[in-house]
Amino acid sequence: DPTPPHRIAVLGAPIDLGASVRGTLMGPAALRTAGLITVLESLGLDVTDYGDVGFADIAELGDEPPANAKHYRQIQRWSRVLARRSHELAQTGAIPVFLGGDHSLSMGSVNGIARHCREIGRDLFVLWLDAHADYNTPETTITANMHGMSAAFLCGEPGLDGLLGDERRASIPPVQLELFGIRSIDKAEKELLRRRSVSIADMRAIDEFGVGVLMRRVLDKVRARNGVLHVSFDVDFLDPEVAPGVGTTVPGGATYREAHLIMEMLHDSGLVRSVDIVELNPFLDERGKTARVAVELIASLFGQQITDRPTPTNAIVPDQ
Ligand code: B3U
Ligand code: MN
Ligand code: MN
Repeated sequence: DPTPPHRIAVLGAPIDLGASVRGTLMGPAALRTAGLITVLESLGLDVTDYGDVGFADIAELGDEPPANAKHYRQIQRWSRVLARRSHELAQTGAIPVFLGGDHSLSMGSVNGIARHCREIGRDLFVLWLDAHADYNTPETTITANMHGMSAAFLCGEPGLDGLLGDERRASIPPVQLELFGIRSIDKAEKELLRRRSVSIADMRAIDEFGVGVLMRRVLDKVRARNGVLHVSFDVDFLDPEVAPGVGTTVPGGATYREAHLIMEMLHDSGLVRSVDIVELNPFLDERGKTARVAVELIASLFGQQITDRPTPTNAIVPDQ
């Protein structure tokens, strides 16, 4: 099925306790203020905005909080409610778009999607657009910030096993994680990534081959397995010049053009079934600049084009 669904389900997750810098809890409001919903509607999509999630109805679990995982209890409640809502939204056949919030929200959002994919028998690949690998565990972390552990958690790494309680934990094999745009990895984290054979398109590879070639490689891999894609878009993937409104900027990130090309290729592939937009920190932004760029990129991901392309980006136009 090359045509993805045309219904979008937007859900905000105003979380900031997974990060060292506060303020990402304003992310969902900033993305809506920057016009996210109207832009998606203008592309002809049927958009339902479910507002922001809360966790008032989630009881505290009795598991032992691990050492080296800051604000474990709060993140646990967010993760549990998000895992449940994400699974429900995926079942409606819409494309869920989760608005962060810091990157710890993916522990819940991706879990729900992974559960759904397991039920429908499709392999889930996760494209992690980020300056960081987010592949720490409570054992390897230096900071104890849980937004640095979400990719590892969703690949089934040990250390946060009680996080989702009775909510069934679904994981993806580490070889179905695609890290992209990475330029900051901790030492123990790097070692773990190497042991798990996680595929990493780091900034060095992007400089050498370009995002077009590297993205095609990812998309071919997903297609070869008849898989589907979740895009976890950490705004710090972008260069700080393009996106200053993030807590942990790392120089040397993706350019405006590179980011748009990635989103356009993802759109053309028809493989994307769910999206996170995370780590936007409006408190640090410059007059809405980062929020606006994020919305433009989401528009490209959902079909906004400069000219109407008659063919996919990698097609050869046949002689007339
Ligand atoms: N790897 C470090 C730094 C970090 C990860 N994600 C962000 N920063 N945004 C850590 O804290 O685990
Ligand atoms: Mn991240
Ligand atoms: Mn990051």
